[in-house]
Amino acid sequence: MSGQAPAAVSRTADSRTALRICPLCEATCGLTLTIEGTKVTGARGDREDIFSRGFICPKGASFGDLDADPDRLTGPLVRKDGELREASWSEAFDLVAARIRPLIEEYGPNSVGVVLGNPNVHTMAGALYPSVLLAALRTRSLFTASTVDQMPKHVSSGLLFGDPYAIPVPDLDRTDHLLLLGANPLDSNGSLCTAPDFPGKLKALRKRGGTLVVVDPRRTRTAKTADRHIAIRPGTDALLLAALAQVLFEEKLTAPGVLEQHIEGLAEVREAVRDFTPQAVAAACDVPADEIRGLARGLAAAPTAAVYGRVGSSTVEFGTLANWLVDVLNILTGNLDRPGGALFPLSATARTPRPAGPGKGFDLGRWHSRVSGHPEAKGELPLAALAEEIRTPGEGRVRALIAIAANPVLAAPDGDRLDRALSEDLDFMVSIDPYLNETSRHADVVLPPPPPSRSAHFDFSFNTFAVHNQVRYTPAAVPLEDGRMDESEIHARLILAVSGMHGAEPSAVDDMVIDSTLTKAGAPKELAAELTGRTGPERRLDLMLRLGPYDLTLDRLKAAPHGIDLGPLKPRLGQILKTRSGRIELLPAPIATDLPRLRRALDERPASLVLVGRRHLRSNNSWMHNIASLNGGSNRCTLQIHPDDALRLGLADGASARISAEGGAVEAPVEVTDAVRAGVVSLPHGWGHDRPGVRMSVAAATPGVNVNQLLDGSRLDPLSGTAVLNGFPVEIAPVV
Ligand SMILES: Nc1nc2c(c(=O)[nH]1)N[C@H]1C(S)=C(S)[C@@H](COP(=O)(O)OP(=O)(O)OC[C@H]3O[C@@H](n4cnc5c(=O)[nH]c(N)nc54)[C@H](O)[C@@H]3O)O[C@H]1N2
Ligand SMILES: Nc1nc2c(c(=O)[nH]1)N[C@H]1C(S)=C(S)[C@@H](COP(=O)(O)OP(=O)(O)OC[C@H]3O[C@@H](n4cnc5c(=O)[nH]c(N)nc54)[C@H](O)[C@@H]3O)O[C@H]1N2
Ligand code: SF4
Ligand SMILES: [Mo]
Repeated sequence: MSGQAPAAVSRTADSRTALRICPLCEATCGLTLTIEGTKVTGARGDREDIFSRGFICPKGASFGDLDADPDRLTGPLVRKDGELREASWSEAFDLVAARIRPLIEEYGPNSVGVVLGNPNVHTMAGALYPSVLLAALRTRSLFTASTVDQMPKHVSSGLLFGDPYAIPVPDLDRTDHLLLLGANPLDSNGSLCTAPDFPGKLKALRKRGGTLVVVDPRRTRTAKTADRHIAIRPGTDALLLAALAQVLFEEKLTAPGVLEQHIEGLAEVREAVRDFTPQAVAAACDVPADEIRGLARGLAAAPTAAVYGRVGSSTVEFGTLANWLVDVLNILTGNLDRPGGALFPLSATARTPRPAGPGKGFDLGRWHSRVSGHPEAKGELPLAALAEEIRTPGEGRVRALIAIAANPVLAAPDGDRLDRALSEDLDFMVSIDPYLNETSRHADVVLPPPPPSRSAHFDFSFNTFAVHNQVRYTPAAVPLEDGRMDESEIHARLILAVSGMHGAEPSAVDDMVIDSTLTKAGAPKELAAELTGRTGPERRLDLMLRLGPYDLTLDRLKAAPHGIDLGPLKPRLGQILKTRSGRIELLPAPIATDLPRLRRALDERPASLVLVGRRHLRSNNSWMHNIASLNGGSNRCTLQIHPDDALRLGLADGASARISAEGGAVEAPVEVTDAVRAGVVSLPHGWGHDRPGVRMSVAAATPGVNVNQLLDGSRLDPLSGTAVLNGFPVEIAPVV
């Protein structure tokens, strides 16, 4: 790892250590940073961290390199005469205030679009301010990374439990049997299942005699550690899962136990999966019927078990159905809400649970996108539809865009079209982003947050998906330099600028939120004066802890720098259910309406070649290819192809292949490997760093290609609006 002095030997007079929760993936490991002067010179796992206990991966170990990347922007940029130039913070916010308000006044709130990217769940600012921004703008033009990721899970949870955020997580530390689909936690370190040292937890599962089954068209590092690997045909998880449910019913293996009193629709689900017998789905999934039966029996026989599916079973044609079936199986086997099964975490900043009873329920499609009529889900429109919402003329067109921690030009389908939309059709664009990249290069104003060592950290989001209840807070490890602005202040000033309060103190935003939170909670207003935090975000955190379920305060949290253990996950279904019936609605109407589409898939002839993605341990989506210590080696943008397919298509290892699909064509070097099954090729996402105006010098040297250019944005999971990024047909030919 170049440029990285090991912490143990970097002892100069000016050397010290500081704790920092790693913001680079969902595992949230505690790091011990070595700091010389203001520079982070090393990072190791914090052995005393109550959750991660010293675990670290190469990304965390490169924290110093990432923090000090010379390509990070150090001050705001403002477009003048067509060029992005350095400017002062006040010039930047003046321009935002001058441009956004008039657009809203003339064209209405929906003319301002907001795009929220993945790192928003990894920063305090991203957790605390976007909802305030959206309320200030009152726009329905909201697009986030969820619709290229986990929206199918939100929708299925919304429909089953009445709350799109009620996402059960597998009880990794105690389960006897884990059926894992479309996830590769040995490289991703886990998702919607926050578990530092996921690899160690899988090893421990097997060591205590448990079983790990991995369903993935690729023999991933995770699949290699499994008892059983099923190399399914991409896109067919919902069929496989439906067949598992069918076997459970047919062989009388369903045992919902205490859940039964909380369920309605059990008989209807039995009827709904009746046609999906193992024999009926075997050909489509390319999994033998006997093996499917064996899987169902194994799941039913295990003392405790959890079914868990992620990206590879979400960003697919039947994403919501697959995510629904994951929890249907957890319910049918009695594993939902019981130790060793799949449980609902209770985070320290969760609202104190309300008593059980009917709730407001969850509705889909309360409004629709303007151009293609896509239904909203959880208040969001599909990211895949952003380009057309900007480009297609007419009332309600998106004319201005606020992009926060997002790089949709690479993350979403048909980046070229979005790229043109951002450059030709927008009146105004703001990015909050540390880099000038494929997306932010189009902005009129770029507002760069400081490097992560300068920010405090608290995991508002990931603690709600953690496999063990715990809470940790790390203040900024290095003070903010003069001229830099904390990301929370950037957000607060942006909110003021777009809401006609430009120039007011940023603390006004926090005060407003604190006031309305107290009102909603029915708590005494005097509590505001007792909050101890030094910054707005700290005071808001203090308030949330005080109103939360554990009788905590910020001071108590600060007194425990390695975190506070809040105990293993506990059953709490009664507190979760917010459906109108107050029960688990096992066969919700939108699911029932989508099932005939799945039935039709039984008779369709599969495409001869389909593409899936992959992740590399030393990268993260589009923005870490600029870190030299993480780039290169096996972290490359190659097309993986099975030897049989390579032979048939005349492709040699290292040769160049042309991959084409409905949205376009790209060329990539071929990597022949039997780690992908025949009929499937794999190309990673987040590459394609060769556009002019991008200031990422390391990434530009090995740009790779943008896999999402193969898509035109029309392939979506209809219920959730999530783009189909896995399992779409491609054609491949040698480049001659
Ligand atoms: N084909 C294909 N496409 C995919 C996927 C796939 O598996 N296959 N995966 C999808 C998934 S799961 C996701 S989540 C999306 C991600 O989609 P995006 O979130 O749009 O993409 P990222 O590459 O994560 O971009 C993050 C942006 O945040 C910036 N950033 C980094 N740190 C900070 C910070 O501290 N503050 C701020 N304000 N900005 C910061 C980066 O510079 C970058 O511009 O991509 C999706 N796209
Ligand atoms: N190192 C690293 N870590 C990351 C990220 C990263 O880019 N790099 N990104 C972060 C983000 S934003 C997220 S959302 C998480 C995602 O974390 P994971 O959900 O673990 O995602 P992937 O590693 O993409 O694993 C998806 C797997 O699904 C398989 N797959 C593809 N199609 C199908 C299918 O139809 N059926 C089945 N059963 N499998 C299929 C793929 O081969 C792949 O192995 O990772 C996070 N962590
Ligand atoms: S596993 Fe994730 S959280 Fe832990 S060190 Fe690596 S990138 Fe950071
Ligand atoms: Mo993601």
